[in-house]
Amino acid sequence: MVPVKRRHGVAEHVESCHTATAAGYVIEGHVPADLIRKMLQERPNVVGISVPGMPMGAPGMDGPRKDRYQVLLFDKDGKTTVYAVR
Ligand SMILES: [Cu+2]
Repeated sequence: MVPVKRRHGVAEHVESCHTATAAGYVIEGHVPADLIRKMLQERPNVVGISVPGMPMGAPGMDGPRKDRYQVLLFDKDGKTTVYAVR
């Protein structure tokens, strides 16, 4: 997966387990669907959106607890901004 991530502009510090693309954006990891929809509507000037790592409690990561996690937008230089905290 790593060469695929790099080719799509996913830097190491925003990596998660899986990489998807939609409408010209990269979606990295367990990103909540409502935030993907929000980004696709707002069309920010970024490469994509990521939930780095595999936080417990993120969509598809159901478990015994719910951890707080950041949802980040990242640009082509790997610069991130916090888009939401869940
Ligand atoms: Cu995962």
